[in-house]
Amino acid sequence: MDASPPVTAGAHERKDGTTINATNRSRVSGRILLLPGLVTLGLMLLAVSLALGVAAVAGVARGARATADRLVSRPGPAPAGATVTESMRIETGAMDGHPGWPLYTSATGALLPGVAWTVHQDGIVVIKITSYDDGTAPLMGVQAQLYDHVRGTLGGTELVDGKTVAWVPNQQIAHTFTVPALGLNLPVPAAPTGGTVTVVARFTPERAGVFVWQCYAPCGSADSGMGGPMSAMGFMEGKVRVIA
Ligand SMILES: [Cu+2]
Repeated sequence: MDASPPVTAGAHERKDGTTINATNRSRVSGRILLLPGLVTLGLMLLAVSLALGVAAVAGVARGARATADRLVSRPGPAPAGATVTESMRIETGAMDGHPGWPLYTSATGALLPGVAWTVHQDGIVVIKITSYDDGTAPLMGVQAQLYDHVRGTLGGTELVDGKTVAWVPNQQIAHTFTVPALGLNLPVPAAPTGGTVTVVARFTPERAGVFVWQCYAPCGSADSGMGGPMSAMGFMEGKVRVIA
């Protein structure tokens, strides 16, 4: 992904600026004081290490900013009354460099460790989830009856690659996007290998607050499938905010 911070370009400029000063200073001292070469060399080394220090600090600051950019998915909610689309994607563990740890990201790949998105109460929210995960994680026990059905959406349905469905066969389920406090449940089937599957649904949040979303399909580690990403904020669980 595009996470590499643009450290090189900026650091180079600053380094160049300081190096020019160091060269001037050593030339002056060499000409006027006729200092031995060792002293001149020492001054140059000092100047270079100062320059590297400045560049390193600038690089760290820039790296922190790049990480922050990856965390920010959107600046804020759309105006009240507007229909908004909140897009997310599901990456496989292989894609995110953490095998066995599939995760939800924003549509652009931003991590979602905090509030994934903020919407207005009583507005229409279109949720669009594009999944790259071709593995299945059928729901277990009573959860198979609870979370294989679409719940809380307009019409009680979702679109799976454009086809209207009210449920997804349990053996095909890879993940769910579930916000229990809002009564919302979107089952996400496995994607075709090497391809994607897209789930789209419309819903209207009827309560304001910050609510936990999570995946109920046992897509994580351990025998239960409920370990690892299933209990890690920003992977298979997180938060959404509804404002009044
Ligand atoms: Cu999952």
